[in-house]
Amino acid sequence: MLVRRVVRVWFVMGVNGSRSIHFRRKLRWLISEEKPSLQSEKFQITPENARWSPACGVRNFDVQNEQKARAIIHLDMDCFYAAIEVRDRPSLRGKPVGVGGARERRGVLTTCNYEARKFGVRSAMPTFMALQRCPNLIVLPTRFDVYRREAAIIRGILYQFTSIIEPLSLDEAYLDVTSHPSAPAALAEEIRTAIFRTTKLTSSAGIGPNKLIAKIASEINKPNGQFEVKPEQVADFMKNLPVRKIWGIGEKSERKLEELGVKTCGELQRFSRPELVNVFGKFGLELYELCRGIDDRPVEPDRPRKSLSTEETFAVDLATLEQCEEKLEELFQDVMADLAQKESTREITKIFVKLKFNDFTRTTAERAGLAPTLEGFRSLLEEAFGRTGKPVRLIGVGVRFAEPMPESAQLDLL
Ligand code: DCP
Ligand code: MG
Repeated sequence: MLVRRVVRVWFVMGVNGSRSIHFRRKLRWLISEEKPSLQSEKFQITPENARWSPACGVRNFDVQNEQKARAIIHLDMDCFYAAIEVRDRPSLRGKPVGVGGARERRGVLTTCNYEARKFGVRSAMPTFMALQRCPNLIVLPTRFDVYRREAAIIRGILYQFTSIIEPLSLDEAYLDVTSHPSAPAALAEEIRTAIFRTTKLTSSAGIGPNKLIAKIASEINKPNGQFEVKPEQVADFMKNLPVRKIWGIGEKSERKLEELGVKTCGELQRFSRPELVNVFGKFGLELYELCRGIDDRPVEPDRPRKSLSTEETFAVDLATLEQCEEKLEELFQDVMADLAQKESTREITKIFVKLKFNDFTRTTAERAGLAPTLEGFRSLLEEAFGRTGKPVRLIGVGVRFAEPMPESAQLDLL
């Protein structure tokens, strides 16, 4: 029963998903399922009641199974700007180097190399302070055009390995290498070697079943190293991980948690969803998953989406078609709102309804040429439901788009 409750809010955002809609869905679920405890003003999260939380010790096997399907690499160049400067001025090798504004102009460092970091110098540190910590620090001005050019070369190398790349900044990107034939860690090694061969710059990588884990892992063997967390290692990896490593936990949240006696993700896992919502608002729902190493955000490449959909996993399986139809209507409203906001001009080629049953099998009914109306989705629901008649744990509804016309073809038409 406990495992089931964890699994309930599992959802797949997909390239086609909408974060806000999923938050709404999660909240809707939470409010309908756990309203009494949510509304209880007396129930406050404390280390004491956390120990007895019903969520204590729950492992989410379903989620981990689903995550097994993905292999994500987070690639991050080492002290990027500083490394470029040192590469271009070999006489600086081995010396502490920072890049940024001069002390005289109240400058701030954008970054510094690892030699400087030994002295406690950091990114975003005022240069005067960095020089107090490391009097021999060599401070160089930024050369953004060079950094951008280098970033473009690196991006080009990444594209030789996969096209599912989500750049986060000039020197950082997520790669979804799920369908690459090589093992992800070997692939990361290969990518880093290729980058070094071309640019003479080192990088670090994290390999994991999702973005959260990959990103945290990329810091572990930095610089010039990598670390892999296999799906079956996620639970152990999270157990002793400081909560601060989770994206969204800043200094303030960290302090809040420390007051509650929580330093690690393992400790945070003792809290139930309503308890986390009490403390963090809706972010608490996300936190519940993140501290277990669950993160279903897709790697979102900068390219037109092929489909747009939304889905919901239900707290209680839906046994009848009528119950499914009721939910379908809500999902339909959500997906249409999403469609209007994000892809109002794209040509829709197909609509689909996806069902996941209580035995975790799935089926998708889709049809070309059917307009995205409630009636259309209803007929697909009927078809999909009719295939098994089993209780339904998840419904997804969505549309698929026609390939956008290449720019050259558009020009031809002018
Ligand atoms: N940067 C910046 N201001 C900051 C942080 C970073 O301008 N506050 C720039 C300089 C970095 C680049 O972005 O070189 C990449 O940022 P990272 O956080 O990846 O830092 P580094 O690559 O410098 O170091 P690391 O080896 O920790 O990745
Ligand atoms: Mg970096």
